[in-house]
Amino acid sequence: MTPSLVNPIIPGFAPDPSVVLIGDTFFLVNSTFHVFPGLPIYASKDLVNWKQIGNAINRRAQLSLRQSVTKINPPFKNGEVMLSTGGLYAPTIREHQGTVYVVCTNIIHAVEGGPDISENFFVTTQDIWSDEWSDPIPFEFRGIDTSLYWDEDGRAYMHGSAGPGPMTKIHLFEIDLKTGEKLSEEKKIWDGTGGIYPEGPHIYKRDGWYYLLISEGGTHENHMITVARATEIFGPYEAFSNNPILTARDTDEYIRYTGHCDMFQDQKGDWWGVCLGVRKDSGGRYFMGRETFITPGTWTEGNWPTLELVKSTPKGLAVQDPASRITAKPNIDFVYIRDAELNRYKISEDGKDVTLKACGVDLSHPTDSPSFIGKRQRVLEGASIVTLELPNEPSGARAGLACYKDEHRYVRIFYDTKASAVVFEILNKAQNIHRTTKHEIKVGDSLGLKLEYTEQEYRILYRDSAEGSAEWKSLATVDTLELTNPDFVGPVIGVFALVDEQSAEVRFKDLKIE
Ligand code: 6LW
Repeated sequence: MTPSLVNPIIPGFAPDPSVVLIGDTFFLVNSTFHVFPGLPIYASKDLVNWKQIGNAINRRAQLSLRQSVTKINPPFKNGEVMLSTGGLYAPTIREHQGTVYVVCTNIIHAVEGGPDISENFFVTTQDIWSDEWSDPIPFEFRGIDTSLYWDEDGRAYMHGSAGPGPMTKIHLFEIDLKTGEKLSEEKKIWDGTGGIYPEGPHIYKRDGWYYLLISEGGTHENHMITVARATEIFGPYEAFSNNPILTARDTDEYIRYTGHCDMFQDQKGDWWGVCLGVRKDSGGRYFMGRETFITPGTWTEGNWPTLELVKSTPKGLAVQDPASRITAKPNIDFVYIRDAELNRYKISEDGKDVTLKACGVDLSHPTDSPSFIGKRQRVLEGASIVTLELPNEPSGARAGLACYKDEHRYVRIFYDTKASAVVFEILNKAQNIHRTTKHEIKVGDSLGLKLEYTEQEYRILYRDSAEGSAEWKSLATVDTLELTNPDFVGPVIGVFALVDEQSAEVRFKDLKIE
């Protein structure tokens, strides 16, 4: 029996999805911005059960995420402040004659003024299960959201969103995929229907028509999916009269901001779309950020696509079908921030014991990589927990558990060996929030640290072995609104270790992140 579809299919930090069907398996990739490894590959046989099987960017030598800096933008009219993070934007996954391609853009944010740079590239693999991806092959394109289409004659066409924002346009050119060289002029093919930021284009062919699916309106409140078609790949493209084909703007639905869609067919030829969206509660909280949703697709009589979002959403993880035949690779879902020094980390095979070399880079650093390892928060209601082992001699380190969104926004609980205190801290520079709470404690040889969450609230707790008590004590509570902003990224929960001068090794055990 096929389990029924629930959304989001990839919960947590999972924007800008793209899907390809290879044999009997669907593969999905998302944007990852500042985290390494980048561009996770999820596999599914049934569109319900998804397991991470790899990362298309998994070697430090492939590229640098150092300038995946997060910018705090001027407030919108409604007072909300958007944050935009550089790094790996909107990838597209495709397969052609046995080679799998992931096309992507690395946005190098200027740290002190100057223009941002968009480095477009693709990586390839002959065996997507192997996690062996090529070095990036760069190509010339000043824009984002690149995608690939092969015509019946075998020619490959790259398309993307280019030009000064917010009035970007959709551009197309023919490309040599051996060299990355442009084989034709780059031509503007569509302006969209008038929404800001026409972006996220994908071309499909059906019954002799080239369909150009894009998003407009910006990736938050006014996001929408629109479509145009042409008989020649370079156009002229004619817009569908019933655009947008999917949007949640001007609604008070729970699933909002739907857009950035990729359509694909299953083995039976039925059409589907994957798009991003947020789950926004009635108080305006959408702390998990942009997640991946699925929508069945149908074609109307006039031969235009329509999409309808599956609205059933659990607070926990969807029930996984054990017969789904794909096993997640252990520890493949651990991530670091930007250009991680991998020799700082030791992880046990079961992922529960983690040793970190503390360093002087804090979570608030815009470019350097702190000693931090974590996983994406996947559930709206749950808990992440770890035991921090404490050495006999104070090491000078501050180490603990953090929920990190970017260098301007995090919540954390840690033990400060110098102050003999357990400390809570929340930072959100985009909302001018910075609070700390400190409890001096007498510690034994370990300290339990816990983040407990619901959609509305984060509870920060600790448990001290010296007091021989199994009781968790509350240190602070945070409204998730305090970490909600229009942004590109999502929460990553993990352990960190910070030290001022001397070096220190910090051991954590029984780590569980959900
Ligand atoms: C992405 C753009 C967008 O490149 O947001 O949702 C940008 N759409 O298409 C960052 O994810």
